[in-house]
Amino acid sequence: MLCLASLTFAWLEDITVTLWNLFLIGQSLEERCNRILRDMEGSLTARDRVGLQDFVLLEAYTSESAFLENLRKRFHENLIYTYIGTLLVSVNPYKELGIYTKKQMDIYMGVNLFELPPHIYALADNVYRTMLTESNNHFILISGESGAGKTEASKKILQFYAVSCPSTKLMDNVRDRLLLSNPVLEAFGNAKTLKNDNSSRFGKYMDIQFDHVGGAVGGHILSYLLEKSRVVHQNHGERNFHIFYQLVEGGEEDLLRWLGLQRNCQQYSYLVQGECAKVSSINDKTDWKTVRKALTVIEFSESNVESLFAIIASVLHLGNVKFIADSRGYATLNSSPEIHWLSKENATVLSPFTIDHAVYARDALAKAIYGRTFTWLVNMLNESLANKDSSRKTVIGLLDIYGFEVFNVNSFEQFCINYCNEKLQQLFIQLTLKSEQEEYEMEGIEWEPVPYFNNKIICDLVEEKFKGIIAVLDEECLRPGEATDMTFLEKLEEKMAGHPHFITQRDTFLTFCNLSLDHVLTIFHLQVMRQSKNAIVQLCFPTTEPDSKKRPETVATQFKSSLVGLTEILMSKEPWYVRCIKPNEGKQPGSFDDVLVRHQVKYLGLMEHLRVRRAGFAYRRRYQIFLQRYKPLCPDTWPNWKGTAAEGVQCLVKHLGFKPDEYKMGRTKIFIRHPRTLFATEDAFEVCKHELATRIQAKYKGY
Ligand code: AD9
Ligand code: MG
Repeated sequence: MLCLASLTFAWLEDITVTLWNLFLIGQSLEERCNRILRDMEGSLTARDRVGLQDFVLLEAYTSESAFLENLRKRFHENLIYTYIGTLLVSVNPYKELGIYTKKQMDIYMGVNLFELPPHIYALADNVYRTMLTESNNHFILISGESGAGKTEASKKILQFYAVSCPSTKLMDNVRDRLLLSNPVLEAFGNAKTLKNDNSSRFGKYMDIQFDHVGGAVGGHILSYLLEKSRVVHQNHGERNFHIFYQLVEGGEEDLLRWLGLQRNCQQYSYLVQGECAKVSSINDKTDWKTVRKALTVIEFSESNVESLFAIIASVLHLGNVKFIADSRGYATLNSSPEIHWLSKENATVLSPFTIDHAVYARDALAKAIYGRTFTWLVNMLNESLANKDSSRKTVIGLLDIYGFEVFNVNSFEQFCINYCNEKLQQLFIQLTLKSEQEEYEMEGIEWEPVPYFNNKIICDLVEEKFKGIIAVLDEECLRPGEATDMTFLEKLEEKMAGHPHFITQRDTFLTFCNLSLDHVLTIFHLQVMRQSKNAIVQLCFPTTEPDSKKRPETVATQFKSSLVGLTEILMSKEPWYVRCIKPNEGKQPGSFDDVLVRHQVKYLGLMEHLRVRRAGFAYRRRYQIFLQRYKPLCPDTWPNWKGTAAEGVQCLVKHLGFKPDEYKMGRTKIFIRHPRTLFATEDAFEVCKHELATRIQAKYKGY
């Protein structure tokens, strides 16, 4: 409805007849303002029971305890969402709340953010409508530690768009593909960890593309650093990627026979290292059916599906390949059934190696096969989601990455995951705390600076040229054979000595050098893989790939570059934030661990964000843009204002009755303190458009 109205209005704006006198919008603005204020006061009176729905309303807004108390109160009332201005804080309830129904979606469609209790749908809807009215690109950054609810939040947003966007046959098709890409990617990229039974082991950025009337017309996915080491090794209490268990548990009899697999996870050494192949919260059989159906809807050909599962089976067989030492200590193969099956795929491993080397080479191959297949899968999904039409589109990007995690023993993966989280926190700081305060200064708005911890020092420690941790790691990786994790650690200790944020714990620091180099396959591996008859393997191991690079880029350096690319993508869009909080370590409903939550509130920078929001202005727009949009609301500014844009805006806000403390005039922009003022103005604008459209239609009805 909104988009149609916008279109109608664009057309009507060309008509030079002033119809101003026909409107009664002043009254409507006041009514709306009063209603929003009443609602807010209502929520203030209900405060003792359910807390405040926006932390900005908190009187003791500098007190961390008051912040926590509000969050806890709401959590115990099953109110998991709270705003800080337009930022949404979400606490994982670890139970179904019945708040994601179609009815709820309808309630939140087309309603301003603060008019209803906070909800992920309210945020999704506001991002969508802002994108349509301003014709620009947006992204929603979903962050929080492992198990905090990021992936669930991103799915809820996508589901909301699937239901709320205009529908045509083409759009429905895109919608189904967007929705179904999720179970497929989760099957191949998520796994049970100690922190989360459905933990994302790759970073995902998904653009949803919309046409000018707001229909979803396409999508594109970027994936970041899949945790490949999981294919060959899982810590106690963890599993391999879901797809392996789904295939073994749910695969049809014929398929398993063809793949030479038995219906028993215990048979496969790559599946049992964590000793928890069965997980009570996961139904691999049902999930298998979902994935199979999804692959069909996404239009994977039957032959591609067969090739894909043949690869998954090959990895399982590869894991069962055992070596025994011959008389000279070299590894010989001792797993004839596996070799028999694998050689169907031409992936036979013959090794002039010691046993350790042979096992290492086998695992490197399994990881490479799985990692490249995952990349192929993402490419296929992108082909299926691609929008062929070249007309201008706007996008909403959803960023759902692996959350911050600390285990008893932390490896290279945790280093990469946590570095990624630091980078995103840095982006958040740059886009909110830092740029916000710099903007007030630039615009000459009076401002008391809010101190905050800038984690740039941490990012620099990791990524600085020549002296950061990644640079030292790369240096060590150039000395294969000589360098070990210990030499790497010693170098770090020497170079980072005295750095306020560098602490080492030797026993928690493992396998860095190997893992940062793990993509380097031998020429022998590559040659074997290139002979495969499997269509996907042929694509993943092209003959055009050079056998070896002189100085291969390490995984850490590649990851660093991909994060720089991601930051650039995000910086070109308007940001929105969902900050997810994990209430307890036990994945338990109803339990709110104060210490754990306080820690997250701290490192997510929520208090600082609140302080800046509270002292600052929720909304700002350049005078020209503001005037252009709202000038029909004032007879003096519509249709043509002769003075400067700033004077026009001043005249407009005076007419609308903005109170002096509600807004400030900067050098180039107007700053509005509270969203309710803006929303009331926007509502008045809507009323104005409709009335104008109705009257014009009535006038021209007979023509
Ligand atoms: V990780 O960094 O990928 O390890 P996430 O993505 O932050 O992590 P996820 O969304 O997977 O966590 O949530 C973990 C589990 O919490 C889910 O599997 C659900 O069982 C549960 N959860 C999360 N959000 C909700 C919710 N809004 N309602 C109900 C939820 N349950
Ligand atoms: Mg996740």
